[in-house]
Amino acid sequence: MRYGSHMDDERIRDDHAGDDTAVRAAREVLRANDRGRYTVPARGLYPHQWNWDSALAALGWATIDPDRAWTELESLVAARHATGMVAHIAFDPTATTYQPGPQWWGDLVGADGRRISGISQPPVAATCARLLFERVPDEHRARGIVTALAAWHRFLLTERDPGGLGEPVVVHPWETGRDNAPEWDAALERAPVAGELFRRVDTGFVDAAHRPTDDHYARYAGLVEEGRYLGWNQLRLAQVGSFRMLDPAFGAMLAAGCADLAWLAGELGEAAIADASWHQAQAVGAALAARADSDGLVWPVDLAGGSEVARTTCAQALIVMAPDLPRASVDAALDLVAPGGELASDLGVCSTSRLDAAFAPDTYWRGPVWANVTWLVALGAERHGRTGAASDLLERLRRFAGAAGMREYANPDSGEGRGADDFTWTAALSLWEAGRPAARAQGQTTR
Ligand code: 2M8
Repeated sequence: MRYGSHMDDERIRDDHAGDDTAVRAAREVLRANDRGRYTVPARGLYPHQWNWDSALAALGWATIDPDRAWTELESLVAARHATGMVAHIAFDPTATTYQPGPQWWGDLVGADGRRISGISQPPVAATCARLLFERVPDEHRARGIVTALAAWHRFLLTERDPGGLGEPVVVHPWETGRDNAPEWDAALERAPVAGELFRRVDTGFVDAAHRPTDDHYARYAGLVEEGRYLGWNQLRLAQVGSFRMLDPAFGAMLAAGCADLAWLAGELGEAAIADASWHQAQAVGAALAARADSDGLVWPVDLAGGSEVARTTCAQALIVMAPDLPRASVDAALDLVAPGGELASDLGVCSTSRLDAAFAPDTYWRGPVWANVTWLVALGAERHGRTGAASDLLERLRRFAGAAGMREYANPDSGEGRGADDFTWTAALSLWEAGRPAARAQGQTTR
């Protein structure tokens, strides 16, 4: 592994620095979205526990209440499925407005009794666990989650890799977290339209023009129907599902997660998990590197359609999350987001290339800037020693918060906030970064 621990006492000392209006606003968002053991992404639009939202929320809580931060990760893995999968949503039975609700997924239940969805989401939780451990260490709490995190990674690399490709097969656009990114368009066109459609409620909360289309929703629902029909047999889904994709961003986040779990398990003396996770990180990283094109970029592969999808989105920047990525790939990923690059914005990383015909600056994952993506690319850059690029991205993240507040996403040019207000990961990541101003000012690379 090329990147190691940057544990630094300074971060703890600085946790309450920068207590300005923005920090206070961000804290308010987390508190308002707190459901006790987890944080909803946004009140109204997203009233359940979402996987990568929750993992990132833990980082925000670390700056307010470290115990609450560990609880967030505990509650995330508490809803794991018997297969080891940590679902993309763990449902709150009292929140009945979100569609599709639990009944659309069949009878899936997590270990803690909550109803869950049948798909997963980008596995950033182990990375967040490591970062938490570095900043607010708690051996007991960390030990309580490493086995579940290892089981989830194992699930992704077994049930979801029937062909032994070394990367997990994602089976739904929702699983990638970038729901309507244009790289899924062609595959979605072949996906079944649901026989029974749920009534959309998302468009009652936010501008319908900025959300995915009804046609995409009909196919998202069709894929859920198909999964239900297959009894959520995950191996089968990865073998024969209508939507089967290698997503380099998901793969890179998994490689990072495995490396971080290896590190964390090593700290805890959990040698078997450390060893297995280290090998997994190597294997996923090697699979991604082997697919890099002559420029170093790694593209999605539409397994059901039998073709690579060469459309530039933030996925090509997110590959920088993978440790041991060849230098050419790190360069290529960071060139895309550097000033003047096709994914660049003063406010962060565009979700879709400005040069793509589908680029739409206000439409969800088809152009706007998202705080989580900017932050994850910064993390990857920093871990590859590209501290200049990392601090530049973090500066843009601060500009995002200045221009759009704590919104879900923003127009990359005007900075106008879009989507839900009071969005959890925007707040959490702003807090996390505000917690280390001295280290940043000195150009150090501590996280
Ligand atoms: C969005 O996805 C959900 C479905 O999972 C939705 O649109 O209803 C995505 O932005 C996803 O990445 C995110 O985790 C979720 C909650 O914030 O919302």
